[in-house]
Amino acid sequence: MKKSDFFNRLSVLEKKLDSLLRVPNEKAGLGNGVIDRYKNPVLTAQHAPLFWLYDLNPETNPHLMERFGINAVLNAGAIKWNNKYLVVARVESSDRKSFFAIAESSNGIDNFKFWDYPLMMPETNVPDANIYDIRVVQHEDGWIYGLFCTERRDHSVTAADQSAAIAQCGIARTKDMINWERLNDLVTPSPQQRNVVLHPEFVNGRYAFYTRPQDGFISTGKGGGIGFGLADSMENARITEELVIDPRVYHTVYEVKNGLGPAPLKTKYGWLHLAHGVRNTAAGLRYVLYMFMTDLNDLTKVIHKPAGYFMAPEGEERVGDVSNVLFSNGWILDDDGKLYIYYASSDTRLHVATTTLDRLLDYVMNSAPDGFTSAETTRRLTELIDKNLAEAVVKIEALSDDKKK
Ligand code: M1P
Repeated sequence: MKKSDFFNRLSVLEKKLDSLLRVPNEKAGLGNGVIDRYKNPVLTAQHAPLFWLYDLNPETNPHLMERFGINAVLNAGAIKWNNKYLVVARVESSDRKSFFAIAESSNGIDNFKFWDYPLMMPETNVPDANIYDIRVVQHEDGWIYGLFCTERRDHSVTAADQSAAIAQCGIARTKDMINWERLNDLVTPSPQQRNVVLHPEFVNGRYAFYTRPQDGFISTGKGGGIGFGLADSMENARITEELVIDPRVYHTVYEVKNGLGPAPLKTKYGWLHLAHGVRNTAAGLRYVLYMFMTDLNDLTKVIHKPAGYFMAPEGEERVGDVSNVLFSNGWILDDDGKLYIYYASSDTRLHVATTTLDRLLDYVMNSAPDGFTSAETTRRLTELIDKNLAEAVVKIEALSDDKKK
């Protein structure tokens, strides 16, 4: 390639990226009254800076070809930091390895831009084969913690099985979002762990964790459900008793497995939780998001839980590397009550949905819980129809009375 062609191609690539990073986001349609979705994803593989993808020297990369591939940008932790909305995204390169990279925006809904360097996560004595799905939590002890899944080869199986892996909870902490200190992995009674979340407050002077005990790497086996456990320290976090507070249940959207999303939000009525639930279908696993609330004084007690899902894959969200998946591990609540929910679709791209704390409290506290049978579901719908139609009759009668006057 001639040098002029190299620079022409570079200029086209720069313009394309620049316009992608400037696209304003808009609400998509009317929404369902609970949340608003947005027209564009907030981060995709195409948002990667050119200096991640290319060797930009025409001498060493004369064809200006990609030297590093980004496959997907997904499941992100989130935090408001220095008045910016930060997402700590799972970036998956073309070699299938995930790493974390921070992107920031001034309004939380568009113009997210990656920081120049990915987050260099330190390792423990046992290197991580893969790290993903970080939950970023500002704890009352003064540290910001990142809890994530660390995946390593399962050496107990024969070489014939090259997919056997062990998932555990890795822990790191920071005070500036740049320098991270890696701590020992969480130890629990379960053979495998994923979707572990740190509670932001101490509980009787101890650190509280939401866990997801599982027997196998993919299948939870006899485990599963969202668990809860306490540990004395973060430096050597060890949970000896794990209590399942939100179990898997037959014929629900969390029948196969579930896992907590971001750290819960404290409200005057209880702790508000966002989680993902998984069911099986002929087309494979389907991941949806659901919500529940736990008691302010007893974190193990679920006090409200609307039936079914809160958000399920829609439109283009339904298709990707792992289709029919919504997954969320980050949200940001502003002081004015506006809430930004960062969720990924089909393990491919990251989106935002917005709502307010008031609307979510209304949804969680006033939506009917699962009745577990078709008859119960039908009864609930009939009740709503009866109420609406009766009120319509009253309205019509009132109108005709008005006319008579
Ligand atoms: O592929 C869907 C999700 O699968 C896993 O979640 P879970 O442990 O609940 O099954 C994770 O690998 C997650 O990253 C992924 O989005």
